[in-house]
Amino acid sequence: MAGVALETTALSLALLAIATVMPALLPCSAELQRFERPAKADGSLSLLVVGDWGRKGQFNQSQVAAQMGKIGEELDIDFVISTGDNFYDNGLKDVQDKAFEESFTNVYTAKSLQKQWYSVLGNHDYRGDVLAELSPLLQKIDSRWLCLRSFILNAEIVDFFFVDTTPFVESYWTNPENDHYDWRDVAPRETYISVLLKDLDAALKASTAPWKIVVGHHAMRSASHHGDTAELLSLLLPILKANGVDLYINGHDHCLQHISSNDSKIQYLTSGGGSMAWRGVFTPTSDKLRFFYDGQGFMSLQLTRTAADIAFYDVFGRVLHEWGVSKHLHPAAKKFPERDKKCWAGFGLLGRLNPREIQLGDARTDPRRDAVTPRAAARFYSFSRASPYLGLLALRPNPEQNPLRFGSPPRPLPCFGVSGRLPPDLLCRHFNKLHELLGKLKQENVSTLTILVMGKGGVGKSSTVNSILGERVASVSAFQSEGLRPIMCSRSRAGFTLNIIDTPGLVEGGYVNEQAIEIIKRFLLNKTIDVLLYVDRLDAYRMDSLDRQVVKAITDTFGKRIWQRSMVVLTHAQLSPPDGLNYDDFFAKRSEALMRYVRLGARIRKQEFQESSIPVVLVENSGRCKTNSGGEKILPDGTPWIPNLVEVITTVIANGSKPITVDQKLIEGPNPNDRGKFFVPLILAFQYFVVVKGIQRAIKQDIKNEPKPLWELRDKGLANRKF
Ligand SMILES: Nc1nc2c(ncn2[C@@H]2O[C@H](COP(=O)(O)OP(=O)(O)OP(=O)(O)O)[C@@H](O)[C@H]2O)c(=O)[nH]1
Ligand SMILES: [Mg+2]
Repeated sequence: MAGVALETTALSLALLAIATVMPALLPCSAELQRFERPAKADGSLSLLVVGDWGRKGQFNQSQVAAQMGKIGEELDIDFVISTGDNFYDNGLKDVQDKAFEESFTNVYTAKSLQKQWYSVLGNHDYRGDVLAELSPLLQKIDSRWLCLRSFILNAEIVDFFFVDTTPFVESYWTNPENDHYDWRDVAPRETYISVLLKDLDAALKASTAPWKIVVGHHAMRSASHHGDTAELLSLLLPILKANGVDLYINGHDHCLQHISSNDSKIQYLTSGGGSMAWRGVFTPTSDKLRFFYDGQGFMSLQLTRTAADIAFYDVFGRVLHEWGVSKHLHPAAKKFPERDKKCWAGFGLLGRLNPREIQLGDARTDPRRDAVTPRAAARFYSFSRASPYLGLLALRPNPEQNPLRFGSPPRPLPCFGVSGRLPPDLLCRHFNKLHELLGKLKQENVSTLTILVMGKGGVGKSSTVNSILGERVASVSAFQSEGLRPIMCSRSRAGFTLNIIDTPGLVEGGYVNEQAIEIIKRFLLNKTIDVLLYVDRLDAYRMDSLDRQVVKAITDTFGKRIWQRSMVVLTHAQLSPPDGLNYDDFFAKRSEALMRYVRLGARIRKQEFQESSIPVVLVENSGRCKTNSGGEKILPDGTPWIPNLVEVITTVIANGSKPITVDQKLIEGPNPNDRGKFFVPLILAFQYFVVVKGIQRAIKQDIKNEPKPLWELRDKGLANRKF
């Protein structure tokens, strides 16, 4: 007994020694503070993100706040994230500082914004009394306020990691100029940063949520005034990449932007347009710039377990850019038919499978996209959350469709879309529906349908292609042209093939892009075009000669006949008409104006044009397009637009005109040597009988009338002159 007691005392002493010495040796590390909040009952989450705002309502802060209120209402948001620089110019003076109410409480007054705000600090906040801004006393003034240096928000389907980025920036420490930074509880910088990164890395590693999102004030990548933050790229980014972070959201640069990492799945999203904006500032950045707006606005984020959709809005609440990403589920999690009663069970090594990826329990319907989150198709019982490699998988699958595959790599595959890709089962349903709608063509023995999509840049060509196919096949960007090459996407079902060809915009720098036309022509060689979708925006109010030139360029390329096989598609159909016009009047006026330019550009006579009228259809590609009870995207009058579009396509095909076959002759255009060939013999005959003969006669007459020279008269013995 004495031995055991001695041993225990020795162990206690050793532990005490370690406990006393270690903190001095190692920077102390504590877990980041965590907050929990549930997702909505349907498993989704919606939120707004705003940054760089606190200016007592000035510099359009109030206007942005009003639009946030409206969009917040529309999206039924759960909370708001602030990316910092909450109070200008120099943070808060103390907890009584009226700036808190003047810039926050009295500005974000809309009902929908009366939710929790999760905020980080920006560099301007560090110039005031930081402890006051972090003080829980502020929650007594406005209970929405929650601001910490770094913390975690577990929201069921997503883990947010809020990171205090200001201390990372070395120049604030070494060269603060006239500014004073409140480094209390932060200095020394190196220790603070190393502890923070260690905690963050550990927390990210432990996270099992489908989505991991990091929020900080400073940008990793930015095309605006401040540009990239070198310290974050070298210190923070490797940790985010190593831990599979999906989005990095920041403020700091007073703009809105979306940049995609070239070597990882991270999307850099800047929402720093809460008040003053830096118009006219642009610096190229490495990585892929998808969207950049140098004005005021904010961002929304909508999440389900398998899809994330972002949208940026301007000060009028107009959507400037939308983008979505979705995660496939593990094959085992596919829905299986109810009627299949077979039960399968297996046990084995599953590879790194995130147990949360497979939804257990009842089917849940996501009303936004009518997606059915995975039903209890598979039940995965992991023995331990920390080690999800080994587990028991109970399946009740149709063996043909869901073969048991242990050890297969089940990592979620990212895929990008205009407004989120449909989950595999819905995608299949979407294509079946499309196929069904095109069934009419099959009855008429048409086995291939090739749709060519053309129009000016940025009008929504690629988005329309994606919407029709229900998946993201073409890149979409609000800010820049997405490459010069056309793409063709083909889908086949039961002997019927649907080809859709998306083309680059036909206008470049105010002129028709001849290079793009050449590339499109070569791409289409030996292809047959059944229908041309000429795309433009419904909300483009004015037309000009450029529109005519674009139509002329299409006509010159494919011939006038292409217009017998075409229809006009107007995107952005979900709009509020200007000048108090009602929707139908606006649509009629817009169509009429566009048609006039099509007729002029195609040089078709008025009567001929009226006889073969080109149909105009409306399209709304936005992820927020209203849907009917069947989940179909609908136009403001309630018409589901995809079936409507497909129906018009079938009527165009059935109008008796022939499809356009693009051959070498069509591409090279008419041979100039062939022009007027028919007149050549006539011209020769005219030249011979009229010109040549006439001249000959005139010469002869002339000769006859001419007085003879003396030498000729002498030769003829007629001259009487003597020499
Ligand atoms: N609200 C709304 N936005 C749309 C619609 N169609 C396209 N957009 C947005 O408009 C922007 C341009 O869309 P794209 O589909 O890339 O246009 P595009 O004609 O293919 O552009 P280029 O290929 O560059 O010529 C993107 O930000 C889209 O999200 C629509 O019907 N409604
Ligand atoms: Mg495009």
